[in-house]
Amino acid sequence: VDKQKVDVLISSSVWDPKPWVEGLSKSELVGEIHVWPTQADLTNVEALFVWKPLESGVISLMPNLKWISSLGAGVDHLMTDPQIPANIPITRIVDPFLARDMTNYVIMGLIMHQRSMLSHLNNQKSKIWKRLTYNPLKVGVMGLGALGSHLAKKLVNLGFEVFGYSRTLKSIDGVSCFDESGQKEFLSHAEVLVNLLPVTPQTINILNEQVFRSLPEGAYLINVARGNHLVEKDLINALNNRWLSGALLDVFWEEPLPQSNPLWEHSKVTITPHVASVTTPNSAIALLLDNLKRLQENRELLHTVDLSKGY
Ligand code: NDP
Ligand code: OXD
Repeated sequence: VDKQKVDVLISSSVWDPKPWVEGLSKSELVGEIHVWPTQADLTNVEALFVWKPLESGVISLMPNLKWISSLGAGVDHLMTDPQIPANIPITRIVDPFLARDMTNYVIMGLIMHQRSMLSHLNNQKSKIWKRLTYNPLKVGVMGLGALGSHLAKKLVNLGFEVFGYSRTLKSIDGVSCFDESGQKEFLSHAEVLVNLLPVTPQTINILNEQVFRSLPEGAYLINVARGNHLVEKDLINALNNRWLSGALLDVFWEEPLPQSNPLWEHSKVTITPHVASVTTPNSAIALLLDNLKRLQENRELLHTVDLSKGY
């Protein structure tokens, strides 16, 4: 056995594991690649790559496990899993393609809203020629991390007035930044509120009635972070009371979104199936291999999660 090589387990219940296996197998750093579920002996596995959820009991099959990486940006699926020991470092994907695609998705939703694109599409069906006006918009970005800060900068370049909100106060050219002490003021500007926070005990259910009431009347919500940031019934109430004018939702408490969920049929809600930004395997694999080398050389891993913060 080549001692330099690291055995890997991929557990990807939502995405096809094939491109990950193919990409990783080209590296001489990687030994055996197992894909869950498997009957194989996992004793030598040192690295676990996982895109949610991880089956219960899997961790105990890998006594030599040294590192876990999420295959996405989010790690909420790992933070809440009781089988994961606190002493194993957890990393996540921070990747330029992921940021680019997220930014493009949000810009699409923002401009579709600003330019009343859904109304134009409906009007076209009835051959109605109706010129709809539009206004400049103030956009509030919640979460100014790898994705939120990338988005905020692009929005400034596009000429939007941009407001940002994060746990620790940021300084980004052209963006009015706030931390928790300025939450009310941040919200009072956000004619479009974009959520790019991680889910933690502090941010779960953060998109609730109180927050909606703090937004300017007629505000629009874009939730691209996690479904459990959103109190769905509060959103439906706010839409029905016309406090909010609409919402673009990519993520949900339960995915796939159950047929019985009223959001499907709400006329002011646009739904996409968790596709705002999808990890590009080849680009992410380069990051995984960089970290694998660091693991072998006992160097610090990139993009580790701070367990005390939960993201
Ligand atoms: P980061 O960890 O880089 O950024 C998180 C940001 O949120 C930071 O600015 C952080 O503040 C801020 N934050 C955390 N907790 C709080 C809090 N309690 N109050 C205020 N601000 C807070 O994450 P990413 O930008 O990489 O990703 C964000 C999320 O996007 C992911 O967790 C994931 O859930 C979601 N996502 C969704 C995808 C989709 O396709 N729908 C694709 C990819 C990601 P500070 O800067 O002070 O640390
Ligand atoms: C992610 C996601 O967190 O795709 O990367 O949701």
